[in-house]
Amino acid sequence: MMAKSMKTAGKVKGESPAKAPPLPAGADLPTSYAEAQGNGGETHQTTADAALTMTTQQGVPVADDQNSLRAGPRGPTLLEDFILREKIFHFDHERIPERVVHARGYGAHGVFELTNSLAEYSRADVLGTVGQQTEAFVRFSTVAGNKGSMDLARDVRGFAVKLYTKQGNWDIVGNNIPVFFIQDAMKFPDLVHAVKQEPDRAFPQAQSAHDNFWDFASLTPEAWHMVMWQMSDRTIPRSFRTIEGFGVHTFRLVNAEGKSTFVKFHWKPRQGLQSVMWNEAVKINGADPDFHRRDLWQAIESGDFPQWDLGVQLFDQATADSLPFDHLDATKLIPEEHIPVRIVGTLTLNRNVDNFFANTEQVAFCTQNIVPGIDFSDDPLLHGRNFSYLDTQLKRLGSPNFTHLPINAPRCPVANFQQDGHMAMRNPKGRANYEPNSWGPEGGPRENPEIGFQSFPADVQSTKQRIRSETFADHYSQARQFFVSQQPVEQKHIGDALVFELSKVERVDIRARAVSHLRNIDEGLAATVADGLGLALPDAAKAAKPTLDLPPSPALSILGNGPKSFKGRKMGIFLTDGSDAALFTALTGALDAEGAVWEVVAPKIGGVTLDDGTAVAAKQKIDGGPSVLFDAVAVLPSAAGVQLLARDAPSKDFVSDAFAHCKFIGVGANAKPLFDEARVPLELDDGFVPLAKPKDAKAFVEACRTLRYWPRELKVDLDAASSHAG
Ligand code: HDE
Repeated sequence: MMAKSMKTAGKVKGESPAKAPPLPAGADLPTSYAEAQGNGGETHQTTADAALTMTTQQGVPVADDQNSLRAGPRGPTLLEDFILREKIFHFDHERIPERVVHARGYGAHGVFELTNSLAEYSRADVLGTVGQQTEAFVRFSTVAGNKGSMDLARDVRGFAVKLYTKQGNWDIVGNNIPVFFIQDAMKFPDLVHAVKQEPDRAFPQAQSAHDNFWDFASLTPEAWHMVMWQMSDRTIPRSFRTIEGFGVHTFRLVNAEGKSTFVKFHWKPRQGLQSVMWNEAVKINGADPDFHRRDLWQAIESGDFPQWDLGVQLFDQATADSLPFDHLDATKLIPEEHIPVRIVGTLTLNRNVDNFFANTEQVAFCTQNIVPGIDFSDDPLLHGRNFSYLDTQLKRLGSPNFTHLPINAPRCPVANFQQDGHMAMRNPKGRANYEPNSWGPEGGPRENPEIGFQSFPADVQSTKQRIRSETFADHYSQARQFFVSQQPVEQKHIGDALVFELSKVERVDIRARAVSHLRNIDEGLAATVADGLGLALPDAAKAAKPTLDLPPSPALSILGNGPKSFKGRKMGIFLTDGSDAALFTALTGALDAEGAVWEVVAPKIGGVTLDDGTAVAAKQKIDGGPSVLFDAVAVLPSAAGVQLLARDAPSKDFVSDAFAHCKFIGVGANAKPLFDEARVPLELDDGFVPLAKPKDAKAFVEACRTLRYWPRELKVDLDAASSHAG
């Protein structure tokens, strides 16, 4: 259909047609601080038809932006050139310090809509009225890498949400993993130092696969639950759109009567959980280091707005006391099977940033940003964070007035007597800048005990001491529970990841010490990893508590919680001159109907001419569009075209990587010589789907709904043979 209808307009586009984005939910919300403040975001430069005149920062019109002021055409540049000096001065100061952790990130605007009221538990306005929409900004990130590092590092993903509620900003500064490496903020600088580049040599970049990280981890038993998550495919997600988010710590909801209920926050992606494979991640980093940010940007740009449901696990003190671990310990989670996740709202990301620096770089999340009706628990890690985030924003943004920046400014009225400081934009007027004062209504804002924030009056009476609670001492039971909750392919990936990481560790004693912890988690896994490293099985690490056999929690598996369709995922369609036009039309039609995205890959970026004379533009030239960039591929060359491809290394890589990464592969009628040359055995399994006639297209797209053809991995991977896992 599409190929025909576009024929008259010239070349057919080599990618999914852009959809007209539906009106974003919450489109009537203020989109900028200026708008929120009521001046409609107006500037003095609003002429729509004429080009704007360039000015200096002082507003002086600029006549020549190409040449500095000199004495004669070849003479010295004059100090008098205030336009040159101002331009270079500003450039010299363009950078601000990158975040000490989570430096690499990408953000988008959105809206949160409440679908189930929590008024019974919390007096927070944002959680009270069903249907109420609240403006949101979300920043996803990796932790260890510097700002310019690659997106597919094996790393935890930050999932930080700012909700601009009517009672002030509420930040849920979470991760895509529900537990953390350490129990006490005191250890955070050590953890981060250990995982980032080693200080003498400044490498490796964005990788935990080095001695310092594993030295620290192997000396820190509390880290091993999170290490299991880190070694799983959770840390190589397919997209930001396919990760879960977790608030990690226990918080409190406090209702109008002052009653407190403990709560853990979850973001559940409507796109389903999806990850890539490690070998694939390594190659994606070369093919497209911006893979995740490009994916998010493109999805939002095309109107395919990603969504997450907000879920809460609610529990009282009695339930907390009955858990086999301490709910204040951030290295533990509460299985969803034990306390179900109640869905209360939906977050939709519907607008890309239009200035990365102003939004994504300057956004300042703070765990201390909570609103009336929400409160902290006594988690010692959370308390350390509450100090750190405010402190770090001063370093990064350079002024206590960072809340005046549009991305950080509350959308509700702000009134207090804080004043002055660098770059103050919100300057109170009037004579009184103190309180109490007797200036009457002119005397400025007053406290309001009725609607103001009240801390939950938890009982505290104890002895001042530096001590870790006994209730924090079980470090392995939930690590084991995580492992046994994984499907066999996922368990294999955990084993492979541990072998990979530890094989980059130079000191054999560190490798052995790491494996000694695995013995307390799963003996099969420990044996697999020791074998993979060529290491004699070490003694088990000394454990403070014996490992409990907790029941598997299916909610912890990615594969058990994947997508149900191919919607929002990407097909690479490999064409040559003379490829079958009817088949191409049928396939792209089936993909469009599924809500999927597709791109044409061809020998030349100029595209190909199909067998009916239709010209199709390519989105990717073959060596710029390797199969790692796609979720599934269709290989549809003509009989003549395939002869050329069969001699071409990138074309052979295209099919052999798709094969190795367990992708579904649509095999065109003429494609066999390419697979033969690449030594890819077409007859091996059902992951190869014949794509000879237009009527085959639908079945192929349906097959692709399953994430990958996993049975293949256990047949083709060398490590699989020796795997004890699963
Ligand atoms: Fe952070 N963390 N963190 N962290 N964190 C920062 O704040 C810190 C922790 C998380 O997109 C910093 O603005 C301490 C857990 C995210 O801008 C800094 C401790 C979780 C982001 C900081 C932790 C997180 C940060 C650096 C141990 C998951 C990125 C820049 C007590 C629940 C936010 C900044 C963004 C960023 C400190 C542990 C998540 C230095 C001291 C646990 C998503 O303040």
